[in-house]
Amino acid sequence: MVSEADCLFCRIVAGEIPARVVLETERTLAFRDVNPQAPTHVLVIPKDHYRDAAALAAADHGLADEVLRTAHTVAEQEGVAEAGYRLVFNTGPEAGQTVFHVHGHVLGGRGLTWPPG
Ligand code: D5M
Repeated sequence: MVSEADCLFCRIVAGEIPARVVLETERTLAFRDVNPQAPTHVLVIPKDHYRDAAALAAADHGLADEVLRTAHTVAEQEGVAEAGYRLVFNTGPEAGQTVFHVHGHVLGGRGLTWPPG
């Protein structure tokens, strides 16, 4: 397991910080966002630590695929896959990334506007 001592999401993976887990696979974890922006707002992460989507894609294509599959399974589980949902990877500070352990936001359950803020 690749983890970083001071990383919030590594600590969730380790069970040191509680989370409302909705799905777990061998290499990924999905849990509810503490500050939901839509009726469905779930974060999907690889258990191994990568700081952002670019680092994940560069290091392990299979794991990036698995994160995407987990995100879609979460959307199906939450009942938002058919109506449509948004999958967002904020990548870097200017894009609004605040937790530097790659995570995809699965957002759904309401109409979502475009462009995002
Ligand atoms: O998104 C980081 C997201 O992480 C933001 O929507 C809040 C969420 N967050 C922060 N702490 C927690 C815990 N402890 N559990 C669940 N969700 C959490 P970003 O794209 O980096 O701005």
